[in-house]
Amino acid sequence: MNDMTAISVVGLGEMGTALADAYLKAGHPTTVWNRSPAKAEALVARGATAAPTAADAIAKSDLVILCVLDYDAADEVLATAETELDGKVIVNLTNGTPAQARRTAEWVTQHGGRYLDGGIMAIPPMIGGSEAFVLYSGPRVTFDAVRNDLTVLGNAAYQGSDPGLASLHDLALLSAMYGMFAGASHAMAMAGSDDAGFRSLLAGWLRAMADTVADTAEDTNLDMQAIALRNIIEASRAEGIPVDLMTQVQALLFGKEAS
Ligand code: FVH
Repeated sequence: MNDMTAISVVGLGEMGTALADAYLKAGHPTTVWNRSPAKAEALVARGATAAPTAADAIAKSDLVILCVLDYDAADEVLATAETELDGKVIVNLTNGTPAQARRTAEWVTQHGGRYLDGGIMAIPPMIGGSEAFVLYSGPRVTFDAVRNDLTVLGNAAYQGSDPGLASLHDLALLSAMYGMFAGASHAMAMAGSDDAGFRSLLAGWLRAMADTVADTAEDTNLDMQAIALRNIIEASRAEGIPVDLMTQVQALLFGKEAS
């Protein structure tokens, strides 16, 4: 008999499928549900049990992982299962805002469930690997009760008891990522190249600079940074490349736009 925790995964998009696969690989009895049932078929072939409705999936396991497109979808799915929530731990890994997380936490708790919110800091192929981490928030006692089962997905990083904290930190980290991608696009436009050689230079540089983010020492050489930004803007303009991003960066860092 399998004495590992039974898990239900609700939502089998790219991410939900990776989450369900991680539990199957770790040997957990895994029940799955998706709005479009065809997405469950491959998982069933790998050992999962398909539930006919979200309510059935939630009824089947004490630990439920919910991962759908957005909170409208998540709330809609939970509403179809409101009579099944009593005593269940609902871990919602859907991307959303802190306010949405707090509202859903309150609703689940009112219906007898125990709620953790989460922010996945990984892409689907990373799930279950050593580089994946997932931010969690909600009652500490609930997190501690399911922590071992959550580490199947990646490192479990508890952010605090306010259910909105995981999504706040998730969105904050994502904002840094989008800033990085926008900067990388600007760099490739300036270089007039997105070939493998330049991408490799860029990736090495970004990795080195990422490590300096952990350093809290004040950067005292602001004059030098201001001149570099001014030169970037001037050179970009000379190449006919839009400078909106860089003038915004300049305003953010130095409180002024290019002269
Ligand atoms: N994929 C990624 O790299 C990122 C990594 C970080 C975390 N995100 C968040 O994870 C959530 C799900 O993302 P996903 O990649 O699985 O998204 P899709 O492949 O587009 O699948 C969407 C699933 O949501 C279901 N769904 C949509 N609307 C409803 C609804 N009204 N009721 C029930 N389910 C709904 C959809 O079902 P179907 O279209 O297959 O029937 C998919 O299962 C997301 O918050 C990311 O931000 C992923």
